[in-house]
Amino acid sequence: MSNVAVIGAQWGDEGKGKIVDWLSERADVVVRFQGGHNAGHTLVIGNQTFKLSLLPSGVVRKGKLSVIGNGVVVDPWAFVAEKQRIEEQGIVLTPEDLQVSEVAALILPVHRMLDQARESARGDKKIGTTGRGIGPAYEDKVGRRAIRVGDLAEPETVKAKAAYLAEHHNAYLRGLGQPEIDADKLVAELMEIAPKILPYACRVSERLDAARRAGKRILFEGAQAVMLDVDHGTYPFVTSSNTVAGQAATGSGIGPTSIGTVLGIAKAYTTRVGEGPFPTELTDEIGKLLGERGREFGVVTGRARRCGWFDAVMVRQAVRTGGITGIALTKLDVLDGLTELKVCTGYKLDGETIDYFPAGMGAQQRVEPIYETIEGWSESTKGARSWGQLPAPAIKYIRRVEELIGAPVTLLSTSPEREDTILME
Ligand code: 2SA
Ligand code: MG
Repeated sequence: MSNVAVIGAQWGDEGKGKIVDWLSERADVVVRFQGGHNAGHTLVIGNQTFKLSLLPSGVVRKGKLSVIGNGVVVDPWAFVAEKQRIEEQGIVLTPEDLQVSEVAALILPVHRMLDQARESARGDKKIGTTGRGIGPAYEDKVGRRAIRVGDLAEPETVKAKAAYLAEHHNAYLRGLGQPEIDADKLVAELMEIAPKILPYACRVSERLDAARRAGKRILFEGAQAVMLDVDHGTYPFVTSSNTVAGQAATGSGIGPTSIGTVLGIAKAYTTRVGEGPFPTELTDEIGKLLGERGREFGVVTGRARRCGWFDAVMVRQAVRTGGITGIALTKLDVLDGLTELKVCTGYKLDGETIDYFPAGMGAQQRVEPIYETIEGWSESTKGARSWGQLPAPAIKYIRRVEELIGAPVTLLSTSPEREDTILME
């Protein structure tokens, strides 16, 4: 296996956790390169279920190095709490197993507050964020105000940056009727948490380069998905980081030539959590059925996910901008028993037919899906472990999806169990 980057090819929750875990068995290093504790990766290992938000999926396997890269925004309290949670599940993590980039920007309590206050101020125009402070933390990063992990070793730096943050944010917070930043309190809180995260801080770029030179296999674990990418997604209904595979390089401090192949994860249908355009959304009984069968609820926030038919236009765009070389198709079994399936092959926009997702916010809302109807199957595909166990119409469905998105389906996942995965030739 060369190095692999795994990214979501829709709006998230495609089942990356399981695939990453499946691949991590064959990897030496697992790296997160964007996002923060807004991600929700569920891993089912034997009779244990792990729910990870910030930590790389490698943490649940002994002998793997898990790395949080510079592209991630790190809430130090969430870091400590999540580590503790999985320690209670029997996994003790030392700085040998887990490392955090010293140049990663921190998520502070004020970021969470700003995130939530802004969302409520937006009313029905809200983004539907996870409320974890992700956006405001990235804003402070590109605004060159962020406190970074490595700064925690320098109390004077933390003090100066906290004062600057207070100066920058307090007028706005006052306007929102929110409590202002108390710089001294922030410094005290950070100094208290510092000894719990600093032992894990390191020069990630150097570590990854050494691993690469030693022939170790690196797995880059994406969070969220291409359609939530701040540039290539359904802006402004996106997350605040780049989620495409190119970010695996920038967000971990390694060159793009080290990435290798890019596996995109896509569900056999589509879901979306949060607001924003969703052309193939089904608000009828079928949509309800997909949600119930697929157990479509957010891992982090518990929100019900919106469900709809597979949108090949969207995934084709994700294949292109994401650099995807193969797709892992998940949750095919949720479609079992439906007599007819639909796949979106294009859109109607103001009377014209288009084969791309438009850029304009208004146009994105107005597009109507053009569907192709495909025969369903009555047999169960749940737990199938070989191509031969799939009913013929299911194989036809997969082949048609491949044609429409311009990438091969290289993996098929047929249940949350890691063994229920078919490698396609
Ligand atoms: P944010 O919090 O600023 O990143 O939110 C901006 C948009 O990005 C979406 N987003 C997600 N979509 C799907 N899954 C995500 N992670 C959790 C999960 C979500 C949960 O895996 O289940 O538990 O609700 C995730 N994280 C961010 C978000 O819905 C906004 O549309
Ligand atoms: Mg998720």
